[in-house]
Amino acid sequence: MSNTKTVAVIGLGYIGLPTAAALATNGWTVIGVDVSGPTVDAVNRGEVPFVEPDLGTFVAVAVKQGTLRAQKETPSADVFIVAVPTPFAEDYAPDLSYIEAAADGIAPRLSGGELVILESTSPPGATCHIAKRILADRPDLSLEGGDGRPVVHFAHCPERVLPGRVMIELVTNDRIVGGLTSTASDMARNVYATFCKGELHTTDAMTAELAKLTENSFRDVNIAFANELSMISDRLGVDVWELIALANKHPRVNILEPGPGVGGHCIAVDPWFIVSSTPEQSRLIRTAREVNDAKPEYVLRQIEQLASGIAVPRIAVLGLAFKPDIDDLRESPAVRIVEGLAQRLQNGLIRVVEPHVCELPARLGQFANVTLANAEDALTDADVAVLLVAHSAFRSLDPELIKDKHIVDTKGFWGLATGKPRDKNVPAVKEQPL
Ligand code: SAJ
Repeated sequence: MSNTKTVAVIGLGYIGLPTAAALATNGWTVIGVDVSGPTVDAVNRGEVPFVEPDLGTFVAVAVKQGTLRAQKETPSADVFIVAVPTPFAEDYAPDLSYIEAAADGIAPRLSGGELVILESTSPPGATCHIAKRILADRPDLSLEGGDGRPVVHFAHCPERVLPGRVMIELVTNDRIVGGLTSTASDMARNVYATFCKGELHTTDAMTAELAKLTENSFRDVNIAFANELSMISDRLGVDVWELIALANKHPRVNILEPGPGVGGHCIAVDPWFIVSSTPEQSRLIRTAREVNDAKPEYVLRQIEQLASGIAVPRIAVLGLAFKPDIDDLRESPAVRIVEGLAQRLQNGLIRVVEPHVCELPARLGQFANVTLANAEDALTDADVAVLLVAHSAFRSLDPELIKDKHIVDTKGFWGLATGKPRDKNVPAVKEQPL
């Protein structure tokens, strides 16, 4: 495939815009498509409407050199890359409405010979579903050819980049490319080869879909194991961090870290797509989701128990983001915990320390008993100090600030940072969390 061809990237979010920028700075003409007017305008000004290191430079260069522009309507193109959200519905069934809307925008633009790549994390069978939807709309086109009708090619190529490292990992990570036909796999591999230096592994579309879900489910199950160990350890009076560090000395054991729960849009969502497709076979994956989803409530009850005898409990909560050293609060277990504290400790003062944001999210700002504070103000007169996110900024805190406090340290952070022994008063919660 010639590098002078046009790619339409549908969805200019955390994955679509970096992909568009990578292609536009590697020989392609890229038209980004988004339903949001402010996003389209920002991109056309060469700006990025969210935080991602280095992305701004790529977008600015591409827009300036005329290889990237954005619009609301889907254009004609040689390649279409769909990178829109795939959330789940109330019952954890995948919501395909965004990818269906993208497909409906692409269908009238096709004339034959195009490649449609689904990048959105998708349940097994989604690529086939999209192909059928487009071809039902366009009976003059076909998937396999051989009957005189022009062919349209379909592939799934899931993204695997880590937020905060997207522009590096887009280039260095291996990728899985799964076509509905082998020709589609080869065409899609050629597209990614223009900017990806990792290996490009071709397979069929459903294997590619399931591989992506498997990667995030593997991590979720491993984190659930760590979270379960943390609750077992609380009950038995063992330090879970020491326990895991010792177990990981075994050459074939590698347990991840417990925490306040699993946040973000990927690990907490993708396993449900497997469960939803094969509920009877996915018992472990479902249970892991339930264990991780129950962890914020467990932490909440630990804090409540420590605060229970105090008339006006002052709680210092360190960290709101869904993981360390980012400003992303979406689907954060820490936000859930603070919200629960605000509701249950109405006589309390909850001071939140989050060095990566300037104001509380609306969900927390509505509570009069929750304020954003700096670490010193929050900790000085706190009765309970709660560590929810292992931000690097918290490593330099003065150990004196947490001396003599009740501590709920979900990241095993203060024991290591201060040498302070584990607080034996932190209770294992009485009830089973599940
Ligand atoms: N977490 C723990 N313990 C750990 C590791 C993580 O509790 O030992 C928690 C984090 O605090 C966070 C959540 O898990 O709340 C998810 O964080 P993460 O760093 O594991 O993953 P994400 O959601 O930022 O990105 C994941 C990555 N997938 C894998 O590592 C298998 C990334 O490569 C994917 O591209 C991304 O999902 C995605 O888009 O699917």
